[in-house]
Amino acid sequence: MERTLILVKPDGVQRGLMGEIIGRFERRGLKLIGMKFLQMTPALAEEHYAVHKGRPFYDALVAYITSGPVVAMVWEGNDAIAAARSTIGATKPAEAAPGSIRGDFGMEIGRNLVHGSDSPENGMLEAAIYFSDDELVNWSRVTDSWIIE
Ligand code: DAT
Ligand code: MG
Repeated sequence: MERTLILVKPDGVQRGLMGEIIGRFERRGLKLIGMKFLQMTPALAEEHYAVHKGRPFYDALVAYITSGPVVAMVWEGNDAIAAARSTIGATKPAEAAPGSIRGDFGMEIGRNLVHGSDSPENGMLEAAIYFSDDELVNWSRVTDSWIIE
């Protein structure tokens, strides 16, 4: 079972799109196992975006992600990484498919509304940045047999 770390970024929160964005993952059939509302610190942002350190857009990226509160979530499912990334859409919103979050609500790469992990390994690593083991909930969902064959 894969896990993906999803963030509703500060623009999603400020624009009143939290419920809309969370609802898309919920309706897709991913299973929520952790959620918190937090203000990212520069230290947390640097840990999250360590792979981008040194890129020309890095400072703007850290400023953006720390500019206001975010919703951090862990969603679980078979192929959770690919499912979540298709629901999110391409990194550049102008290239994101209509029906995806970025394709429906975004215009620019620097305001692309959502983060989703890019591999099963990074899903586990990123989940551990935001959540301790006892903050992740092991629960059975009554609709599972209608979502998972
Ligand atoms: P994604 O968020 O789709 O996984 P990524 O991991 O390649 O994309 O990059 C992380 C974030 O960094 C991305 O959401 C927006 C920003 N970013 C990436 N490439 C960029 C670029 N060329 N110019 C400006 N911002 C960029
Ligand atoms: Mg990424």
